[in-house]
Amino acid sequence: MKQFPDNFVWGSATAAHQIEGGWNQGGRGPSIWDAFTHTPGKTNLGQTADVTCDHYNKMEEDVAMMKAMGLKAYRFSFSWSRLLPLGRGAVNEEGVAFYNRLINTLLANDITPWVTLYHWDLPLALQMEKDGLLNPEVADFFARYAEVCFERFGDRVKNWITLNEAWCSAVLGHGIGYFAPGRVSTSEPYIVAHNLLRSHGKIVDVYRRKFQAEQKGEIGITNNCDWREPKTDSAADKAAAQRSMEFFMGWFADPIYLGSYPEVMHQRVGDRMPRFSDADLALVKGSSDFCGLNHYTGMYAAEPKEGEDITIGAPAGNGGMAEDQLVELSEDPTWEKTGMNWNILPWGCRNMLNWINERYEHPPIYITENGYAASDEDDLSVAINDERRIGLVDGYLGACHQAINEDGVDLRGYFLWSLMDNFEWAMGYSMRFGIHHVDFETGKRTPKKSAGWYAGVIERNGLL
Ligand code: PNW
Repeated sequence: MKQFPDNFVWGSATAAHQIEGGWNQGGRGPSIWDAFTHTPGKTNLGQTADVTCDHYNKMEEDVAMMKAMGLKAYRFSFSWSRLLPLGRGAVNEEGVAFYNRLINTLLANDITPWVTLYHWDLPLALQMEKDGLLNPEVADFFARYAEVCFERFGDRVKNWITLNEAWCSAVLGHGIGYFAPGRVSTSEPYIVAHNLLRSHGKIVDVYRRKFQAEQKGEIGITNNCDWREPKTDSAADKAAAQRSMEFFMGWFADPIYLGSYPEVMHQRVGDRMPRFSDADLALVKGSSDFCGLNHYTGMYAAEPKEGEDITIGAPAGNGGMAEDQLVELSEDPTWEKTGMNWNILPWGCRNMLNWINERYEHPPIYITENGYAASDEDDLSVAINDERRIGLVDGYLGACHQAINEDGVDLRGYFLWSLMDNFEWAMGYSMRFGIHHVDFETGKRTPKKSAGWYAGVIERNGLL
């Protein structure tokens, strides 16, 4: 058996907009994702998350489902506009009451809450009145919202994640317009990324100055990154892969761990690349107690040949930033893929963990998302035999085990995405990531084979 370290955190993850529904219930204000999904043409078949899993009304049942599989930790996000309907100003006590019930129910069942403060659902009022993430002032709105959360929930929540995947807000939300707020630009991604990093810094500063000593929790950021494997051994291809990693993970993690953006980004992005003021940098540098990683897939990276089209791959791949990076991405046709067409590469996960371990000098890491999407699991009888999902998770956890035991990576936990099928953003209900099947007509949840398999891993604290 491949044994994991004592106290390894075994979890599963979701996000508010993807599971809650109740979009206009209990005093919740609208978010940019409500506006986006209600705009014709933005999502698969015009699907919205108005109801989705209806977790807002089925919370107790969902916690019972976690308990039944022996889950130790549950990562979920707060809907900012459920707590502060206009993004700032008055607190919605009904929203507070909902998350209090959720947190208390989890704790009563010995499940540790891991809360993400921001998983992309910016209050719509902040977009309309304040230009959303483009406005430097958004960092102050983030800090105030976070303070409310620490005040109200920090006595019981000890694991905080500030932002989920700022890369997606920047590149998919403001570069190619694939995600809310649907903007298309070659400069806004860099502004948004900068404001999100500043926001993260301010949130952590509030926690450390006002709450951490008493509440004794940890706070960090979760970034997403795919692995980039040099296509050949040539120095040029190795440099291209490294450049691609710096544009992906380095963009968000270098400022936090090393105190500046990767130099190659300043060189290549030029005037569009912001620089930190000393005051901002003081808040950003050293602002993460752990490194949260969402990791699913990878590609080959190479130095582009003259005249070659390098725009392949958006929204995955470079996400439309191919010219800035000047990296050619490609895939091996023999690689197995998920329903999202994401390559299944366990060895890429191991390399990814080692890249972080080396560049940032051995930080504690949590994989806050990893999982398998299927496009053919609508039918329950198919869904419950999800051997391919088990195969992916088994493979990636095996790679994690090697990273811990053979490479000395300080990996402390793993959160399987996702607890249940849910609203997969622009792809709507066409992709199922759950280890529980959800019938979106009736709301019924059913464990897939993977839920039972993962329960065994958790119980043994290891892989067979
Ligand atoms: C992550 N892409 O998102 C998110 O954190 C989850 O909310 C999401 O459900 C999960 O991964 C699975 O997709 C991403 O197209 C979604 O490049 C799409 C992309 C990247 C990340």
